[in-house]
Amino acid sequence: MTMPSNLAPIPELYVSYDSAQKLKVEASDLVSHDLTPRQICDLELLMNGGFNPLKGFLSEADYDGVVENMRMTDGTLWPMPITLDVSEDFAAQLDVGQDIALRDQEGVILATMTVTDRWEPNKAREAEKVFGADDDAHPAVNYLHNQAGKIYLGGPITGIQQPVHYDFRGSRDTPNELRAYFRKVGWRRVVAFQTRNPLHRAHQELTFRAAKEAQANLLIHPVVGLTKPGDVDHFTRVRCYEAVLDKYPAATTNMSLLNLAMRMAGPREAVWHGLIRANHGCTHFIVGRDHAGPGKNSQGEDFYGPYDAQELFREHQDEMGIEMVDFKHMVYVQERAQYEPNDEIEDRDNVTILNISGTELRRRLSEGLEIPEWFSFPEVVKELRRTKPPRSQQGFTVFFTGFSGSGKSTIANALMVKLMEMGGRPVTLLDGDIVRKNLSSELGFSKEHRDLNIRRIGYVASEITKNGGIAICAPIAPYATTRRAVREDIEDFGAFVEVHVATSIEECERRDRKGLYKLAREGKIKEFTGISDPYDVPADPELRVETEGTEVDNCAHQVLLKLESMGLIGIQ
Ligand code: PPS
Repeated sequence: MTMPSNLAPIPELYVSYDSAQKLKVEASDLVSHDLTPRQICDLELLMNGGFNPLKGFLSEADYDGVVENMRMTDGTLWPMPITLDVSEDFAAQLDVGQDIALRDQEGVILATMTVTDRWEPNKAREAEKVFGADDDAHPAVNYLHNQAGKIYLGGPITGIQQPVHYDFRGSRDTPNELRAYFRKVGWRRVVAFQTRNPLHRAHQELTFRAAKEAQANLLIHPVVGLTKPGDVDHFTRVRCYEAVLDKYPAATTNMSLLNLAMRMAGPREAVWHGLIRANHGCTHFIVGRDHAGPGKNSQGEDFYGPYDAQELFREHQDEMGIEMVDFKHMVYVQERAQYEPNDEIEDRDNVTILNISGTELRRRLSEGLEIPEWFSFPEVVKELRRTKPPRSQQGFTVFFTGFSGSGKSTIANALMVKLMEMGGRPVTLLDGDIVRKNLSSELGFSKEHRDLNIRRIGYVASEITKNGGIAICAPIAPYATTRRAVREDIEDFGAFVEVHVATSIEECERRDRKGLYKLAREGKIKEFTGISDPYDVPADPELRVETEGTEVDNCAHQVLLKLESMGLIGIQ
């Protein structure tokens, strides 16, 4: 009997163990690129065949084809640009044809790459074509414009070793390991369920139904690489999955973790996910409502229609080697005490339909409110509560921004004292001037140095927030993109409360407490914010305080009221 094609081994990019040892020594002389966390995820799936048939980071011609019409130059379907972005300075030192070493963040060489292509991509076009809009509200577009390097390198990879993971090692499988497992247990038909969220009862019902419909075994295949900023961290999620796994029939269900860096690209992402699962030996793939959706755009509208992903998948599935099991939105019907697809409920006027959205669940968790049994499993809720105690017990950051002399430091100091008076959590003040004396003493006021300064403040604040404290930051922080990056770092661990101290530049100059505006006007201080350097007014801060005609004590109190309304401090 011949082996079904989904179970035969697929090509990997690794060299043999002996060659790898030799190559590792030789590669230590090569110019090295330190991979970013996202690039490490991409490299792992390139090397282990998860991105088969890709043989490396895309060449310029393949990139163009993938961006334009989801096809490589040889016609192969591939919806997502897998590119190696680097800085201009790094790219400038390379010659085409040169080999480079690719290292992880500790400096371990994971692979070498022969640079066949080097180009400056049109990022606006990539954003439009791949993600549907050149709008920074999309996490991948934001990454593209504000984190990714300016230049792309392309070329084939020679794999030396897998990235090292110390967590959940037993649950991570390469495509060939999963194929071997399916062969061993005799699974011919396997339906994969992709997820970046904890599993609740609706998911369980959906996966049960999918397995039944496809007459297949079930692979719960959660992403543990990079997901959407603000998601539940993967450590917590995996503990939740493990708890839920007991509720599935062991003989026909398994779970494996996928180190994928998601892009939240909706329809294209669904096709990409399908191809990756086909590489992992699966025959069927579940696509639900709003698959890999990025949330709202800057106009407050959805980037994609709720079933766009299913449509694009359906268009291409014949050539993908994997079949879609599509699902509509599942809701709970109270009278029948079960989940049903929303669009199949015929007697909807006579029954009670219940649903808790992701946003509502986060609200209930953060406020310590009840999460009903019909919605989730007690084990999952317990795990989520353990990681995310109610907001009033979590750490948070108050981030003041405004011109020099706007009153940031004074309000921040008053706020600190008020919070210390309340007690309960340690409070740290990272004032602009203090930080510049200690943490950033070598920095000036160029854009680059200001960014570095704010990123350092953000890093310290995120550590404080993670550990349950209150960080109060009071730098000028003139650039919106840097403030957003800091927000994203912190919101992984707790609330980020941006307070715009909206004193006008005229008033700051009139006050001129430190005499700096005078010097700036005379040209004795260069790049002075508001005079000779820009300030991006926060578009949507949690709070804007006007200081002109308002006492400091009152300004600080406005912040306290805001914190209270956000559930961050208890009513005293
Ligand atoms: S930034 O842009 O956020 O990194 O600035 P920050 O760290 O808050 O430092 C601002 C303080 O440095 C003094 N100073 C200047 N500010 C703006 N532009 C220029 N060129 C400059 N040179 C020195 C100024 O006293 C700021 O303090 P505050 O407390 O804001 O008045």
